[in-house]
Amino acid sequence: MSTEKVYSICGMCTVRCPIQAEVKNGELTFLQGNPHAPFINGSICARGSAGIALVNDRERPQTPMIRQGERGEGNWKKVSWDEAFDYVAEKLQKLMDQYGPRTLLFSDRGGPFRDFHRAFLRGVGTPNYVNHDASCARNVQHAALSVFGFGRKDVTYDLSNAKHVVLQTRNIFEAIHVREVNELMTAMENGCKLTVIDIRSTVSAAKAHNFFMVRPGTDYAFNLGVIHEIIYNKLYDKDFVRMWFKDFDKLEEFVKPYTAEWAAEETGVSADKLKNFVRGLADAKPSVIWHPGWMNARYKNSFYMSRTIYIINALLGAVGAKGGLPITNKPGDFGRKGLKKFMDLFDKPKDKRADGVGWKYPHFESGPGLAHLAYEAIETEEPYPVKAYIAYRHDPLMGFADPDRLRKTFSKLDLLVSVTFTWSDTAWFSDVVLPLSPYPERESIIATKNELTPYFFVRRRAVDPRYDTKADWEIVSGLAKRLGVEKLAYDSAEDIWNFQLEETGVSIADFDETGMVYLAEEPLYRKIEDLKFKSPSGKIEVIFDKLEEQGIPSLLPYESPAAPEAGKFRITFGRCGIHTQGHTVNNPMLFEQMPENVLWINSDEAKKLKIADGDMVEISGNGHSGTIRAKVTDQIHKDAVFMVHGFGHDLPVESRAFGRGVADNKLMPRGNEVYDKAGGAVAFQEHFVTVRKVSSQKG
Ligand SMILES: Nc1nc2c(c(=O)[nH]1)N[C@H]1C(S)=C(S)[C@@H](COP(=O)(O)OP(=O)(O)OC[C@H]3O[C@@H](n4cnc5c(=O)[nH]c(N)nc54)[C@H](O)[C@@H]3O)O[C@H]1N2
Ligand SMILES: Nc1nc2c(c(=O)[nH]1)N[C@H]1C(S)=C(S)[C@@H](COP(=O)(O)OP(=O)(O)OC[C@H]3O[C@@H](n4cnc5c(=O)[nH]c(N)nc54)[C@H](O)[C@@H]3O)O[C@H]1N2
Ligand code: SF4
Ligand SMILES: [Mo]
Repeated sequence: MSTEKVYSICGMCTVRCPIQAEVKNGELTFLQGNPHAPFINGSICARGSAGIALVNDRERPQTPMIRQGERGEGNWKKVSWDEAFDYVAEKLQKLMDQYGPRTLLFSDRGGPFRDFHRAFLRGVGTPNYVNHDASCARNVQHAALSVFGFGRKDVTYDLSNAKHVVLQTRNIFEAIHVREVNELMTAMENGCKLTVIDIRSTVSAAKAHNFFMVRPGTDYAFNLGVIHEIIYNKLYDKDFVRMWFKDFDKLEEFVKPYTAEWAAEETGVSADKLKNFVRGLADAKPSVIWHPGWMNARYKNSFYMSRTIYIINALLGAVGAKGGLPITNKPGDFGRKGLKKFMDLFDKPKDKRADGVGWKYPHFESGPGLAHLAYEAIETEEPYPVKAYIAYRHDPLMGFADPDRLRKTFSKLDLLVSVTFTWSDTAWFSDVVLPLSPYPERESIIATKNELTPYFFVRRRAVDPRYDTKADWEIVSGLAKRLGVEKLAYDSAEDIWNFQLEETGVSIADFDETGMVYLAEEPLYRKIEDLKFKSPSGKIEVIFDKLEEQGIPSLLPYESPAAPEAGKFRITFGRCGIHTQGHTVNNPMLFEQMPENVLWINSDEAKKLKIADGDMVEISGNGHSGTIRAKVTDQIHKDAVFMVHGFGHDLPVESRAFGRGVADNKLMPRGNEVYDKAGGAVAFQEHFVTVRKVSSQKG
């Protein structure tokens, strides 16, 4: 039988690359990148190609399940979808009758496929939608909003045309976004310079022209030093600054004391090196990209750090520039209509949000809220009781800090539902597990990618579900039907797609040829005059009134981060190329490649503790200890230990991942309460741990 090719969308991480699936006799045989997608050209990362192993994995939830014993005990009753939907809908209805619809909290992982389930939330009438972003990019988003008045995705990284790229807290060659990786490699082949600022040497650092190892938590000092150098040596783009900066004089005054020599004391990077780097960077302006960071939920000043990055990009005229951060285009910019939205079928719920965002905290963006503050509301029942929670593509017990504490909070819920395609700590602790089909087995609603050339894309089902699992829209629709949200009662994906495409002039058949429908022929670089910063002044705002009104400064005077006490280390973490967060460790193919995480520790410090490379060590914090193999290296700052996030699973249903490596989030006492009050994100790296040798490599 011939091989069938299906264009679809990867679902192994949040990036959602366009892919092509090959199917033979109804079996998935090969996954690769979509050959028609620019800068993908058939490429896929290791995780994306492990979708086949995910589909074949018997150790994923195969049917809906309802908890029988205590929460977290693992005593599950397998039920039919009808039973599961009825159970959830009845319980939810009862709670909403008692406390009002706002008693339902729903969290997801953000991304392009949200319209249908967010419409469902409007349909039932709850304002309490949050996403994972308080544990990821919220500081960056709030920084962009505070400087530009628009969000971080309203500018694009034009990596392929860049002349100098700076990665600070961004490990692009391991924390992968396939298109970004390929674009940067293309640019580097054409002479683009790469600078990496990290607390350890990564794959990205190994490929860089400049690598600066900074003391953990001092990036804000580094950047203030850079701004000082740029301003006091007049290295900025003068026209841009004159036209587009409000309060430039205040910035100039603020950074006056923050010289390169001052920064050197804080960061450990010599003043000369910083000065040389800034000169080189300024030579490349405006085609420079200082990446504002992605996972920047790290320190109590990370929001201010991200703000300095946006300000540096603007000083160099990179905002709106080719090879810099040009303005993202939307369908309307080409006279095209966007997708019709299910959300628009419903009124926005009028209740105040439980997390306080938008009213108690007016400086935070209300759309995706702040999950950790919603959890606080579960705990305190203030401003009202939140008794039901649906975690949809979200594993807060792995992705937020101090899971023991969070379990106590979740114990106050009367209903906890998890929608997921793998087991997770949160699914295990839930009352009901609604198993999602892995991405090759499901279709999703159509989505828009806004960039220089925007396009619509669709995830198509490559193979039928092997187990009793469902697609997202089927799960949402199943609940909508039972809760009287008639407008979302759909029985086929085609009907959903046709609704979305109604006003666009595009039909679903148009996706057949390449899996994508472009809305413009060529990338469009809009003039800066079109940019219209969305801030009150229409300019880049160094002083952000919304913050100041809350008594929060826009320009935060620098405070030196605490150095670890003797015998302690600052906990740091990040990604590796072959796993995604916590949900791929048990994937048979990826597990084989990397079965456990290791603890990076500086050679000199290790020597003091008599730890040799490969020894087993115990890492302790927050009343928890875990045993992990030491990676002794001089390629990490002495104050920090580092581990890849997502390991340390202890669920009996995951035979491979069980007991391998350590979970970083367990080592952070009351960690969700330690967050950046200006940017909103959790400050995961404001915690210290101890390390001691357990056994030597040989023993
Ligand atoms: N392979 C893979 N790719 C992924 C993901 C994945 O799980 N796996 N996840 C996706 C997601 S959700 C995200 S948010 C992105 C994350 O993308 P990134 O933010 O680039 O990834 P991280 O590895 O979390 O962090 C980047 C670097 O920050 C460094 N770092 C830690 N502390 C400091 C510090 O104080 N200063 C400086 N300068 N550097 C520091 C770490 O050593 C690490 O190398 O990746 C995405 N891509
Ligand atoms: N201590 C510490 N905490 C962290 C991090 C860290 O490095 N250290 N990283 C942070 C970062 S960058 C992020 S983005 C968050 C990630 O936190 P999460 O978003 O919770 O992590 P994931 O593992 O990507 O996804 C959670 C669950 O969703 C399921 N899933 C995956 N794809 C889908 C889908 O398409 N639909 C549905 N319904 N389910 C799906 C997975 O099986 C998994 O069980 O964690 C953050 N928290
Ligand atoms: S980066 Fe890799 S895992 Fe993430 S969507 Fe792309 S191919 Fe899939
Ligand atoms: Mo993330």
